[in-house]
Amino acid sequence: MVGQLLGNPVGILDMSCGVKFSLIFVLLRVLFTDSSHSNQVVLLDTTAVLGELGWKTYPMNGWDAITEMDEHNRPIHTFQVCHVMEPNQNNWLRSNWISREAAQKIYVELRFTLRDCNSIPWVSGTCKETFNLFYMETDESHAIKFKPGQYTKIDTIAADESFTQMDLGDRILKLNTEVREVGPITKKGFYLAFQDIGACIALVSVRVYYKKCPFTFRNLATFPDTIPRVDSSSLVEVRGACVKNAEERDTPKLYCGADGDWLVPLGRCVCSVGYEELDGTCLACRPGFYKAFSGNIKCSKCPPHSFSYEESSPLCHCEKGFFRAEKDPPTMACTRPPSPPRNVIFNINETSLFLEWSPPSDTGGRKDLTYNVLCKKCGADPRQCELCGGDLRFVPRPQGLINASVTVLDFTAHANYTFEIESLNGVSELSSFPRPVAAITISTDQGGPSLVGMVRKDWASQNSIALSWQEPEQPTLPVLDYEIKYYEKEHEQLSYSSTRTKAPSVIITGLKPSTRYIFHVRARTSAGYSSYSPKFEYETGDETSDMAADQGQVLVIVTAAVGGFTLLVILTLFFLITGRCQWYIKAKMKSEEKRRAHYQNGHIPFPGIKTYIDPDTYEDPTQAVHEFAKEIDPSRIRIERVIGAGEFGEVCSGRLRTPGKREIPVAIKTLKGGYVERQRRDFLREASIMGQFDHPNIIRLEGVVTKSRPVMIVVEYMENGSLDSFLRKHDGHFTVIQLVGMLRGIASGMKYLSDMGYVHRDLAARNILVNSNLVCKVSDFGLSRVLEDDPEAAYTTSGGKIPIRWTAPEAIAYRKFSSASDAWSYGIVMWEVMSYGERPYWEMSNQDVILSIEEGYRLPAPMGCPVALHQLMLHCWQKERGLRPKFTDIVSFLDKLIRNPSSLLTLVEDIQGLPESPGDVPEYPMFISIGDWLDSIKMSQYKNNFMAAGYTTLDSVSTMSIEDVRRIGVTLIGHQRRIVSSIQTLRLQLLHVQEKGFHV
Ligand code: ACK
Repeated sequence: MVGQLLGNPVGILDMSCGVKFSLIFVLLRVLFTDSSHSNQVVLLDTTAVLGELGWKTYPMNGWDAITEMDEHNRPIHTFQVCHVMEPNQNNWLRSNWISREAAQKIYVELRFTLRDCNSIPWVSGTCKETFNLFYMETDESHAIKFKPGQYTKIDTIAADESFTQMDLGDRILKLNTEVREVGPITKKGFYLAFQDIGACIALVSVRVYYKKCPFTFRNLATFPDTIPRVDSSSLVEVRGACVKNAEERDTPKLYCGADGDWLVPLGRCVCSVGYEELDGTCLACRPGFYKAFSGNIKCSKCPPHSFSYEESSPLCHCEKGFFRAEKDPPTMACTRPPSPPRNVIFNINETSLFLEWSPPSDTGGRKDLTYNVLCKKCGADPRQCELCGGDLRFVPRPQGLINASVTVLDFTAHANYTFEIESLNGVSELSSFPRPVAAITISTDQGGPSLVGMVRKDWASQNSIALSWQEPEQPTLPVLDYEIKYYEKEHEQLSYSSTRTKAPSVIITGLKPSTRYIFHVRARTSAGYSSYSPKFEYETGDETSDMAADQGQVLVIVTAAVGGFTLLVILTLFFLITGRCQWYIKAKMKSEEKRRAHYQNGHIPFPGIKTYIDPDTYEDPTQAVHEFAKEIDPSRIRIERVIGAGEFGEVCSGRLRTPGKREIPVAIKTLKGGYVERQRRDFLREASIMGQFDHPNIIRLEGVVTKSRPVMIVVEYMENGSLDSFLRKHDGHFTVIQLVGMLRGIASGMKYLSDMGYVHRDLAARNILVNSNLVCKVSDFGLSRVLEDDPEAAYTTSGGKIPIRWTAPEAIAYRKFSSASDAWSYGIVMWEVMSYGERPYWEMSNQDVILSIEEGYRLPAPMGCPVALHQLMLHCWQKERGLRPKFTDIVSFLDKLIRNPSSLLTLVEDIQGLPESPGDVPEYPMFISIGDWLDSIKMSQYKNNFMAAGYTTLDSVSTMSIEDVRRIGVTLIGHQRRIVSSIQTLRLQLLHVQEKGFHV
């Protein structure tokens, strides 16, 4: 067959076919090095078929199957056809039957080269530059007879790049890759068919695949292979299964998107008790470690005095002799009962016996120490003891004592009492060992003589008293110190106080006025305490008793002094407080000012309108979110589908339930997992900004989810999505009044923002959302911080973070962002709207845009644009930012146009005469030649068309209509539009030049 092609009567065909072989070998590397995609399941790949392909051709001499071997001895199957000289070609190539497997929608990827007909002389009538792709579904897997009529057309395939004779000479490879979707496919399999109608094609590879969301692990759950829905905008919700030894925390879910990507992870599994997470699996805790709760926490080392010998222990067991009380947490060390109390001492007088001891040396590792006191009466034989009778009273009680002391009352005289004191803690009950006690035997005959004589009052006031007493004259043992015990007589035994002194006198303060107190004193020697002295009773005086009548004058002086001092204190406090308040108010005002200073450039807030507060002025950004945005319980949100990709994660649509209200449709922006704190802050920053606005042309914030994952921002749903793509989809569908209505809405939203002192910095049609009533709302409040934080971004030549085409020159040059720079962007949005989503400055590079603006070039009016609107645009694009209109002017200007629609009837292309005021015409650059002009609008490829049709001067071009442009061979509508728009500007420019007396 090759020979047949090569032997074709026309030399060019030799060339076109000769290229096959050179191309094929270059292609090998491209074909075989291509990476495989994990979310694609390949049903057919001709580059991977080792044997014969066995495809059918009809007629036999139409398509030509060529199989070459590459250097690894793998076959390369190509199909070629090149009957460009003969008319009425109808050559078919049909694949084998391809099983559909699980696919619902298939993708056919074709790689081919195509010869440019223009580069083959004499074939203009017959040569084609496209071929057709067909398919036929069938359950029959055995080859069936080929009937073209049974096949459904998928598409006409054209090349993005065709090659010419010259490319052949230069050995330039122009390989095209085209992918087409086919679906839904319902039968068991299908055939593909390729129809050639007279082109010169080499079909180098055919790959047929379907997409799946591949088996994956996420948040400790597995998700099976899932086939996406045929409807590319709806998602398949897939519930994950927890990995081994994990359990569900919130139902783990993922959504399978049309492209085989997993989206919006929700919920999660966590490792069970005894297991910890490591690299997406749950591993058993090692011996010596434990995990008592499920959750993504690590196994912990067994606490002191506990152990675990086995893997996956939920708890550690206590060592012998150690225990864990019922309420002890598993993290706590095992403990043991305390040792007995120490150093029991007593003091006895006629009526009471006071026992006191020191805490045990070993508390067993716990703090819940208590004491029990058991009283026994023993005879001469200590083994013959009986429990003391019920007459004995313990104050406060005999058991569960918290302090290390107890008072015993109502004992009998001349008896021997043995008191056993035991210490206990929370695990004493658990131990089967007998509890050791501290015991003391006391004879009630005892009580050493009181070494202290009568106590007397030296002086007293309403709340203090000075006491003294007689020292023992010749004590057997030296007195170490004295203990003075005192209490309110009324509350005897309930509580008492004591103090110590080395001298035989004491001053006691802090007494209540008009209260009767009992005082007694005892001495301490190295042998212990003596008995108490007899009680001394005294009632403190009342409030006035201290002021004796004869102290009247003193009283007056003191009162005056106290009064004066009080006045002084009050005044000082007053000044301090007012001064401090003023300082505080000033400081507060300063911080408010700082916040409000965000509406840069000395903006003065519009009276009666709230001002915008920059969330960055909050020390804690979370505080700003909570101040301006409502927290929504995620159970009120139902996510339905993914509608796009935002800067921080998917954007979904769904519904929001509010108690007592109807469900409303919402858009939900999510923050992707694995974010760092700064990303979370930047993400939520938008909500803190949006939450401050309340206007029908600003996107409304419903609330935020910050307390659970994923973090979300919930806003009102805008059915028609972003304005730029909406307009592109509905090119030419709206009346001028409808478009002006949209622009009016945007201007009104911007007026509100500028009145609040907020500078948007990224006003563009892509950041305007449209609802089902065509109401436009300003959105996307994320950018200002990025720009502020990143000085590089403002100067990047590649566009970087600054939206160059939308941004005023002073903002690009020295970051002078203001409502006036927003007005410039608004002019660009007007242009985008009037041109139905055309890209401002088309494919000009950012650098060229900056330069041409600097030179005075401004975007021409889009086709069909009323003069009044283009003039408003030009007004917004004044170099001098002070001359640009304010948003309030824009709104009233547009209102006037809407009220007077006839003002919109004059289109820029209709202008024939001079403009009323020549000053209104912008200073467009002077183009010297048609070539320069076409270069400036990136349409140089049509230079020859203009020349060939006799348009050699700009004057002649300026008279061209759209028909003329079509006639000279500009067939693409976008190109026609661009050229005609520019011709209109050219016309204005020429008129302006003529007015000034210049000639081009
Ligand atoms: O052009 P679109 O359809 O509109 O695609 C983008 C995508 O999400 C990523 O931003 C769409 N989108 C964003 N916010 C909303 C909203 N509030 N209502 C509807 N669509 C939205 C936007």
